[in-house]
Amino acid sequence: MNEAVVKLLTRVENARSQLAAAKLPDKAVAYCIAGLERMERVLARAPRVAILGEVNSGKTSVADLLLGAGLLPTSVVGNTQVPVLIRYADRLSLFAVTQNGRQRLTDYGPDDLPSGLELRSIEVGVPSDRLLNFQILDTPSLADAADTINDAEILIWCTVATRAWTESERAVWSGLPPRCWRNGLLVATHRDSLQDAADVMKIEQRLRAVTAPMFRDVILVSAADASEHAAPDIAVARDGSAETLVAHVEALADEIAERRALKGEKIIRRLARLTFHHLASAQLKTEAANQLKDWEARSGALLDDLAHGSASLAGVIESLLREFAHAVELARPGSVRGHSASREVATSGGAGAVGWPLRAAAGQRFARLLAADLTALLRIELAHWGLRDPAKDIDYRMARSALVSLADLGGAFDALGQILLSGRGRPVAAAAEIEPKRYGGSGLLH
Ligand SMILES: Nc1nc2c(ncn2[C@@H]2O[C@H](COP(=O)(O)OP(=O)(O)OP(=O)(O)O)[C@@H](O)[C@H]2O)c(=O)[nH]1
Ligand SMILES: [Mg+2]
Repeated sequence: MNEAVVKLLTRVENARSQLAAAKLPDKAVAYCIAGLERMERVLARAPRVAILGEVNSGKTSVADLLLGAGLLPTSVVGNTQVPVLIRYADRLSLFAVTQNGRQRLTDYGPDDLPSGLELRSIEVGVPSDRLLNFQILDTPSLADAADTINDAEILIWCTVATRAWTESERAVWSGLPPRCWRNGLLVATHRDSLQDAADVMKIEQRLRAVTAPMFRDVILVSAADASEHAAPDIAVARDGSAETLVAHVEALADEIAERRALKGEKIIRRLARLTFHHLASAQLKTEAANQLKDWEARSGALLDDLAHGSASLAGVIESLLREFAHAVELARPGSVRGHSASREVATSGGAGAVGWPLRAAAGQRFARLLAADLTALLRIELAHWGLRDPAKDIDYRMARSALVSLADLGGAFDALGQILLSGRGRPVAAAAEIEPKRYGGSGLLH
């Protein structure tokens, strides 16, 4: 599985269980947990490779080639007229998908299906490490391509090298949305039927020329042995074309998983921010409300300075954090390390901080976002500090620290997460020190 995905999944799982353990009676938290679970499922699914093509073009053989020759229970797969999804499972397993949903077949035969049920597709679970990186969907030639591509991130179009790329093939493929082209591979089977290397090259060049820009790449393979003899790696040993194909698909799957992780990270960040902003909507008592107003006035003035160009982004972020530290200290005396009543902070200069927007407008947006998040966090602090129920207080802190850690997985929010403690029942005074590098920060909070 892609490294970025594994990292993100671990982080999301940890935060979600921390959030669930806090047991807050808050709808927004429940939605957030459900949303995170959904994201985990999406992220954990390996990108799917759908194999399309006309009848007898070698689709099943290519599926077997991708899987590693001979692993597929071809007795089942060979005779069926429905799509076959091959995905990772700890043990070999077989499911029939009918109008009634998914049903496990114990005997590895479609005859087990009770009468009256219409077989729509078959799912085969295979304990092959390759399937951790991609799933394979083998389709019957008459399958409706539009149906098949819905859940597939990578598409392979199979054509027979000796009569490759007919008008009817072009008609079907060019009718697919361009997103399919971007992650589409043209795989010409029966490479072994070509006369020699020169012939292989000639056909490959012709295919590239006539199919551009509809495929990401064109690959010629010999796939026969894989489907017919079930003998491991014969085709691989012969001309290396199987290895080439697998390498292409793995690279593409990796790229897709990485993109998905980036997108998922953004969604998760938004979800976490929405949730902690919601947590911050509790009513405040008068004194707390005044403290919040004070912070809002100060942070507002800093944002104005930035907008008028009288302060730099680094300076404003540093000041925001300093003001925030001061406000938290007022709300919870003793929560800020070495804090004196003054707002003096040893600054280490933020000029070298990474990841800050360089353009003025983007910088202002970034600072506004940070100020809004700090306001929400301060509100939570102010609303729940007066609870007088230490257990409940710890629950809020736990939930908040889980959300803060998700709110910016890219790291720009790390310092904040540390200001606001790890939340695992530790008193504020013992929480980790702010990381000085970020925001050109001060290291004064704990
Ligand atoms: N010589 C040779 N034969 C191949 C190759 N690929 C597939 N075949 C043979 O072509 C026939 C059809 O292959 P399949 O993999 O079943 O083709 P398919 O597209 O899945 O067929 P349908 O599902 O019926 O549409 C089989 O007899 C394969 O052994 C190849 O690269 N070289
Ligand atoms: Mg087939």
